[in-house]
Amino acid sequence: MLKLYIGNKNYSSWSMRPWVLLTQAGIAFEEVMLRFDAFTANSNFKQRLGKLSPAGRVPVLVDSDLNDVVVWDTLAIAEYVAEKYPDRQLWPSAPAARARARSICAEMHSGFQALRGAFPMNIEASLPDTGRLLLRDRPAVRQDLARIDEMWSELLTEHGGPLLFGEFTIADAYFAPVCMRIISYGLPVSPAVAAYVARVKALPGVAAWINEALAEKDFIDFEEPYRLER
Ligand SMILES: N[C@@H](CCC(=O)N[C@@H](CS)C(=O)NCC(=O)O)C(=O)O
Repeated sequence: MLKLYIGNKNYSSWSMRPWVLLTQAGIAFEEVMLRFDAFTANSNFKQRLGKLSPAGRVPVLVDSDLNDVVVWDTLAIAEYVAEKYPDRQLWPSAPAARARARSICAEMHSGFQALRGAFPMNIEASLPDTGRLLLRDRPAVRQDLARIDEMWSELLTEHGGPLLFGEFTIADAYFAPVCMRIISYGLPVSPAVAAYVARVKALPGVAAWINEALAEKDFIDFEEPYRLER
C-alpha cells in the first residue's frame, strides 16, 4: 500500500503532482497531510518530516509493499509509481514521446524559477492585478510564460490533444500546478493553451485536489506574499 505525505493543498505545488498522478490513474493510496505551520527546524512540519525523509520536504511516498521504502522528490516518486504500475502507461508508450515527456518534466523540475518565484501556487486566490504587474516588470517571468506557451502549443498540435501527449500522462500531472497559477494570476496565454488549462482543471484528479484545497480555509502567511488575509 502506498502512503503519500503532502503539504497544504492550497499551496503545495510539489505535493499536487504525485497526488493528481495517483488519483487520476486510479491507484489507491493513503494520504497524510502535514500542515505548513512553518519551515523552521523546530516546526511540527519539519519534526514529523525529519523522521521520514532526510530532504525534509514534501511530497514523500512510502510503500509498505516494499518494506516501507521511502521515496522523496517528485520526479523520483513519479518514476517509482510508473515502474510499479506499468499497466497504467503513466509515461507515453512511444520511445520518442516518452523521451520528450521526461525532458519537459525535468525542465519543470529544475527550471521556471522566475515564474515559480513570482507566482507561488495559491489555488483559492484570484490575483490578476498581481499577474499583470509582475509580467509587466519582470522579463524573466515573461520569458518563462512564453516557454510554457510554446511547449504546450507544440505538444497539443503534435499529439492532437486533449492532453499534452494525447491521453493523461505524468507530464500533465507535472504541469497541473502551472495551470493553477495561470488561473489564479490571470496569466495571458494563447487560446489553445487556455483550452488545455481548462481541460486540466476539469480532470477528475485535478478537480478533486482543487475542491479539497478550497475546503482547507487555512491562511498561511509565509505562503502569501500578496495578501494580508483571504
Ligand atoms: N524538489 C522537491 C521540492 C519539494 C518542495 O520544495 N516542497 C516544498 C512544499 S511545496 C517543501 O516541502 N518546502 C519545505 C521547505 O522549503 O523547507 C520535489 O520535487 O519534491
